[in-house]
Amino acid sequence: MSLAESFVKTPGWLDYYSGPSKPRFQLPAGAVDAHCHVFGPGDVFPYASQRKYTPCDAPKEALFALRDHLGFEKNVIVQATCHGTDNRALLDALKSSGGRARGVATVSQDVTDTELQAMHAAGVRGTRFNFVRRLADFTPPKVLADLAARIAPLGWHVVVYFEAKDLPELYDFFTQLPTTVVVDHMGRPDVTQPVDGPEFQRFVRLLAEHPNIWTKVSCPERLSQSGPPALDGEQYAYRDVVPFACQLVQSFPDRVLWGTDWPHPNLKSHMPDDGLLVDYIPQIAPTAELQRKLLVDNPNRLYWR
Ligand code: 0GY
Repeated sequence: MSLAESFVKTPGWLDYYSGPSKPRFQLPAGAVDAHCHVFGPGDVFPYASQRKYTPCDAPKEALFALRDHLGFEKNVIVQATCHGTDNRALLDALKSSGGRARGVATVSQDVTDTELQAMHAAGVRGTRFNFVRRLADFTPPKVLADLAARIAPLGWHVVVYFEAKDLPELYDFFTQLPTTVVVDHMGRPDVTQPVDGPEFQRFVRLLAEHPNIWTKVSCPERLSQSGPPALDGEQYAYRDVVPFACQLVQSFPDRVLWGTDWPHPNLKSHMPDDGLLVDYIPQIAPTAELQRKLLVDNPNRLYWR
């Protein structure tokens, strides 16, 4: 890939929403956006040569401005596949955050203990294993298990990203991991299936039977078929995703996290207004107590202890 090509966004890629609305839902004091990314800028932190997409630049300054606009106190920045195992953009953002960001890195089997220590000092508290086939190439489970064993003594956890149809073959691997395990985006359920159907109930069972497994109840904009609020005044956004997230928040109130997923990689049909995404939260966490656990207590316990 030539240098010029390396900054051309993937066709159809939507830029993040500019000028998001101010949420009507007031976030509790100390709220954490526990899933967001920084991308580039590509001329400073080049994208990985093996990446599956080229994003828009989404630098730390824009992320921190969004944090303040929405009313979050802190961020958890998650390494995305377009940066591969080069965590420089992430580490730079963590170091500039004044302690208001923690990170989840992606590391390869050649990472040294000294590099892991340096990441820890910068604020990394987890590593991410991505099993979504359109995003990441296959890594043998033994390599991932060895990495999990190496990061466990640091007190880090493993973040996993996969699609619901792949859970049966990954189930045993996840349940044998020695750390806390955080599942991105509710294991990406197919929300056209019933919430009490076998696919989603397999995911519920994973959490019910394994108290070290947590989940992010994030990304309604990725999962929804019904979509955002309509212009004609329909007030409920992403209503087809709500029963799935509600069940997880009610059943596992101490093991759920929420994040914007800004700048929303790979969305091609609509780009959410991040202010309206925050307004979605009370639909899935209807009481002040559930909101406090989801947005304040849980992420602080996992990332800032
Ligand atoms: C997300 C979701 C996506 C992308 C990645 O690492 C990534 O590239 O996670 C996606 O395309 O579904 O959490 O950002």
